[in-house]
Amino acid sequence: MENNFRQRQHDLEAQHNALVARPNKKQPLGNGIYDRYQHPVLTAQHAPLNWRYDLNPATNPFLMERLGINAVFNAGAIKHEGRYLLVARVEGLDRKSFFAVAESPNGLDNFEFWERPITMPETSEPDTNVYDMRLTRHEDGWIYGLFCTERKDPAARPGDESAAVAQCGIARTHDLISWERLPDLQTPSAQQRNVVLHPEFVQGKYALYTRPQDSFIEAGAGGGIGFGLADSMENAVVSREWIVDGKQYHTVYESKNGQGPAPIKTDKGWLHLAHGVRNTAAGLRYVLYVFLTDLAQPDKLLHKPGGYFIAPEGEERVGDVSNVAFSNGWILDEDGTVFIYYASSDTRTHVATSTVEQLVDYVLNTPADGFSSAASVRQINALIDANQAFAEDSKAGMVLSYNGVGA
Ligand code: M1P
Repeated sequence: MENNFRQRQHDLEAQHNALVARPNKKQPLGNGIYDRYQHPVLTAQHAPLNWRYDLNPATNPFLMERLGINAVFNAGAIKHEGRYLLVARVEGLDRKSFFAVAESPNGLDNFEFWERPITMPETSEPDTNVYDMRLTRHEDGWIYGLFCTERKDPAARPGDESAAVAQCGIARTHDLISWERLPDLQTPSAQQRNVVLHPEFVQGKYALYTRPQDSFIEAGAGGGIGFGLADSMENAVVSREWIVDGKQYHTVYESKNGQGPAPIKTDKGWLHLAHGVRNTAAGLRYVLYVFLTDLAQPDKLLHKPGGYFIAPEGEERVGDVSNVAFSNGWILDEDGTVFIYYASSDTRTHVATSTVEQLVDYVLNTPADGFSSAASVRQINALIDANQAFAEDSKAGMVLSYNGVGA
């Protein structure tokens, strides 16, 4: 028995070490906007063995998994002291999520969890479940983590064990190890999810992207990415919210939407990543989209390409909640590379890479949604016309070479 235990432990360790060390290659021939990678960067199997197994043969002779992990997804992201860090939503077999930091030397692979999950302090009203942290390095000097805190709905009808209330939990840190929990955000809305702190003060106040919702699942009448200002984060109150980017009929965000990570500042405006949701016969479909807002007024929408930016593809389409792409973390590197961390189907975490230059080009020059089939055909015909004119000019030798590519 002892020999079996040791052999099994050895095999489990070898399998785990190989997974963590596995290199992640770029998939060939992306779409010119971003590149996807061969493997997810974090999965349930990335959780350390000593979080899951009792490694003592006397108390666990079969070397059973005692505390299994179900999924690792929806990760906040930050580059801190030269290290690429993800604050992942780790969900156990018991359905409870918690936060844990995983670190990589290059943002693409070798993600390894820190020794222990985050011990998140609680408010006087304990959380039942916490998830989807958005990290913001704010100009006030703190790193804030805003996340969803979920509790049973006190107004639930007797026998209803699924009604819940979602609100925005707030914590701050300097090192991602010790966290100071602050009171939950107060807003005029019944519930909140997908709340994100803007990295700079706006009109001298803290600025927050919100997602007012009528109930736990339905965004309802208040649907859209909202915006509001708060005097302080120590007792954060947004007394008025208004919509920056609303849901819209027959788009990829017709049922609901939500801000992804904190926006990236570019010389053309604030670059935002968000998720949009529509309903289908097979259930809700979550995709990612991008938009740009004004530098001085981050609540003023400037440009929004039509359609989605990332949708679940291949094996990404299947998981605990299938047909979901969700992102709440990205990292802008010093050289302009953007690491986009997105989760597929509430199960695993992936990376895609792009650059600020590519993303700004995409957001400025991709046609907006035309809101009808006829408008889509007009857009395609305009592109065909432009390509034909370009081909004719090229033949006539009228096009100058661009970036060394002769016309
Ligand atoms: O299951 C898909 C996503 O559903 C929720 O997002 P939203 O509030 O926009 O509906 C969140 O629970 C998110 O964690 C989850 O990935």
